[in-house]
Amino acid sequence: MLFPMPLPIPRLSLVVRSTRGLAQKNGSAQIVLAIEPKPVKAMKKLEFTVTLTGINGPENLKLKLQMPGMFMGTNEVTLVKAGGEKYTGTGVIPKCHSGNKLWSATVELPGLTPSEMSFLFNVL
Ligand SMILES: [Cu+2]
Repeated sequence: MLFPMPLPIPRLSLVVRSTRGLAQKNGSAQIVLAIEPKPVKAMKKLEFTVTLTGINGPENLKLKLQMPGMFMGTNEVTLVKAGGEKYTGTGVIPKCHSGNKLWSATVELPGLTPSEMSFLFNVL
């Protein structure tokens, strides 16, 4: 009998909602994710902005868009340093036919522990 492989549950720490976006701490680094425009809609061009403070960040960051517990294809956005502590990139989230709205955006943080941080958000 075959059992489906469970998908990894995104690693989540305390997520704080602020006017700037969703914020998390990773050691001395603070990571804030903002997605525009709001509300976040499927099949629309979205701008992702990560603000990384407290560390000297790399030139690019990788952002993985996934649904918790459901494989929706590989969807990665490269966020390019836009000056200062901000990284920006655009992407599209596909429509989920299950009716589920919850998505995660996982920012890869090479060299940090943990080496990635996930943010959960709803998509209309
Ligand atoms: Cu889905």
